[in-house]
Amino acid sequence: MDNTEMYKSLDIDLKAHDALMGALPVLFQECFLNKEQELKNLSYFYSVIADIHGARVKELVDHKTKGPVIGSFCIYVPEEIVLAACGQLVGLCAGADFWVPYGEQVVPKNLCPLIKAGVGAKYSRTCPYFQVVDLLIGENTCDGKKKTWEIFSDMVDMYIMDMPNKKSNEGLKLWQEEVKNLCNFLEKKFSKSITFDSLLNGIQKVNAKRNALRRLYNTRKNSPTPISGIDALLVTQIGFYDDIERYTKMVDALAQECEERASSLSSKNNSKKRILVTGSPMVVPNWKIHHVIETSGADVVVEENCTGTRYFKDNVSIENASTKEDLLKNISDRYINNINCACFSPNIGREEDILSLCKDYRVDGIVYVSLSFCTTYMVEAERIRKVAKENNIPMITLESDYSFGDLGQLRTRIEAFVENL
Ligand code: BJ8
Repeated sequence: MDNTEMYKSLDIDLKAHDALMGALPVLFQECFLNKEQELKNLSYFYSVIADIHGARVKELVDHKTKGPVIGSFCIYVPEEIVLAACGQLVGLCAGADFWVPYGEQVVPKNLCPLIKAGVGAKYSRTCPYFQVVDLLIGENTCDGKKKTWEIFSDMVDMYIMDMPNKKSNEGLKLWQEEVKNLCNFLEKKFSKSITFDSLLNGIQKVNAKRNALRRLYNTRKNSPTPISGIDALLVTQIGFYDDIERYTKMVDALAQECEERASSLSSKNNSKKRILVTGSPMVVPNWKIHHVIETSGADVVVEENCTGTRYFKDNVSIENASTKEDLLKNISDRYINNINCACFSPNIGREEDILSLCKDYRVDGIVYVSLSFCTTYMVEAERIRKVAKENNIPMITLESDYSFGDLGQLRTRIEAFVENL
């Protein structure tokens, strides 16, 4: 389908956009289409990626007649509240190396590629998702993002949520207030009243998405795993911008197929080592580490990161909630208690999560991946290394960006790690 008119209406730089779109099919072919694939329900997710700047963007453009399209950069931004305001939430974290040089024209080189690519995507006017949003909700997590909101606010309408640094009672109070403030802000800004019922509906939709993803990930506890790690990663990545109800249905269908496949594979011997990946988020089209691990003779069976289990761990409770305020409080609790981001100090919850995932998914080794200049995750690697050692779980620490210059070195290190497990 020709999207030129839509792109023009979104003020996309058409020439630069063509150059961007030229690179994606090669990467997609290499990472996904060249490998054996037996799950028929994956075809939906492959088709979403193949048309990444097409049908879904059109849906978002059409949605603007009913409500706002809102972008975010962090899984702390509660999707439930955006849905309750008749909005659509789109994850804007950018994973393409193409955008990094554009970002470096505006922000320092020694920022993580996720931030630089995000700034570059907006600055170059080549990402229709950045172009379609009415508002960007930022959050004060890491220093890089905190300061980058000032740059973004010159290019797009912004609202910023403050975050505590510590999961104390005071921290929880601050966060509860921030969640309420966001709700009030969206009501006023878009003249939409957020009611108990609309909030409940939003919570039920996001809980259903989390349930479907959990069901899918549970199948990966089987050995052999019925779905490759790179495919599971792709499915989770798409959850950040796809239509929530259609997405949930498709993940459920895929999970069912994986359950059936797991039983039919159960009699087969599996000699492949089972890997947990943890660290900074991996957003589309950052499939590099999974690709290298899974072409080095191992399976990625779970990801402890924001494009993995942190995205769907536990639901927002609707038990005993009879007012909108109760629901908002339950939303605050779910987010602060379940997302163990390295921006918090201390961050013991993440150590516990990693250990329990290693047990549940029968993990042989941990691959800890920080994006370059992602200080919080790089520093926290040391604590995780100690905990892994105490529990006799081998771990390798990697630092990488979105370029392919380090592929050979990564492969050498990962192959040696897998061989020694
Ligand atoms: S909850 S991980 S999505 S903040 S990679 S920009 S941390 S320097 S993205 Fe994150 Fe929310 Fe935490 Fe998750 Fe900074 Fe690191 Fe860059 Fe990062």
